[in-house]
Amino acid sequence: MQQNSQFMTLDEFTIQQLRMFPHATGELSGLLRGIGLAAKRVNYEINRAGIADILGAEGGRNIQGEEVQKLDVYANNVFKEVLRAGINCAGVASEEDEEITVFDDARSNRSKYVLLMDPVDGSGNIDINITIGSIFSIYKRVSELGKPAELRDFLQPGTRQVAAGYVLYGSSTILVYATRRGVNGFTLDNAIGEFYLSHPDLRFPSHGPFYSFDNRYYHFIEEKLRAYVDFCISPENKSGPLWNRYYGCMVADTHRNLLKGGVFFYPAVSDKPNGKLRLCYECNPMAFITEIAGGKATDGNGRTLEIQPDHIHQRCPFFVGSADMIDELMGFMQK
Ligand code: P6P
Repeated sequence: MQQNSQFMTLDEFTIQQLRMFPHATGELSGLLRGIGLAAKRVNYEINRAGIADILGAEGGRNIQGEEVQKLDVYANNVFKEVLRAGINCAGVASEEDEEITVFDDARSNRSKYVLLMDPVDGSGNIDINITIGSIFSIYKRVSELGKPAELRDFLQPGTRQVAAGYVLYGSSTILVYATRRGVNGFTLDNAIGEFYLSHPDLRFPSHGPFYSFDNRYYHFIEEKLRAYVDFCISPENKSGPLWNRYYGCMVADTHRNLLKGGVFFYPAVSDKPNGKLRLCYECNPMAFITEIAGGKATDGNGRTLEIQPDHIHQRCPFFVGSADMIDELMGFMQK
């Protein structure tokens, strides 16, 4: 098989980006490479989950009260282990941990970044061999360098993100990350364990044929939003009835929409007045990526990225995707 010599690796790409900023220290590039390493290790376990003793529930429940899958625990530990061993991260906030993890060693305390993550998004798909993802968000610390990271480092609005990204463990494994310079995707060559630049400069189509909403909640949402759902499947819709694709993994739905155009929404519903998705490590990173690529993300009132977090696990209604479709949806919501 011809080697992918024509494709740039993740390491080469991050170093190329680094060279564009003469004053850059290389910490962010190093942090992104660390995430790539952790993703390879998680990917390996996912690919053998059926044979390794890693399927099924770990028995506990996370702070969300959700049954914790073994893979959630494994992925959470791998990302934290890699980031703690590195020299580019002062601490981590995770969906799987009630409190933040401050690395508090001499090297980590000198790191200027902190990371928030959902180590496995779509856990319910693990045991049925359906796509899952990992989501991450990176901020520059506001606390004093040289000292341990603090909670305020993790409670910054999404507009302050330095970078954000996701890993999608699907028919292939792809790592997509955004900085203010753009959104780029890297596909893993499992044979040699290398991520190659396969999706350079991703741009969100302004419109598309997909909408992602859990129709289970059709009768438990605002009438105005129900009217939008009806519009999506109406023959009068200028794009023709939209396909309803809902993978139970927001990363997978949003990645498809990023490539093909579409909208995803998990709104406030009767038993979840603030929706289900978590602002800090699910909505903000996906909103950052989406906006950098030309899409939009809102909580139904304003930009998701402008919400000031009060708690690392707080939830918010989430509407994300193609700019024209979000505008159309908001038109219904504001009638
Ligand atoms: P429901 C996965 O648990 C997740 O956080 C998102 O990735 C996904 O879109 C949503 O929850 C699925 O939730 O209530 O439709 O099963």
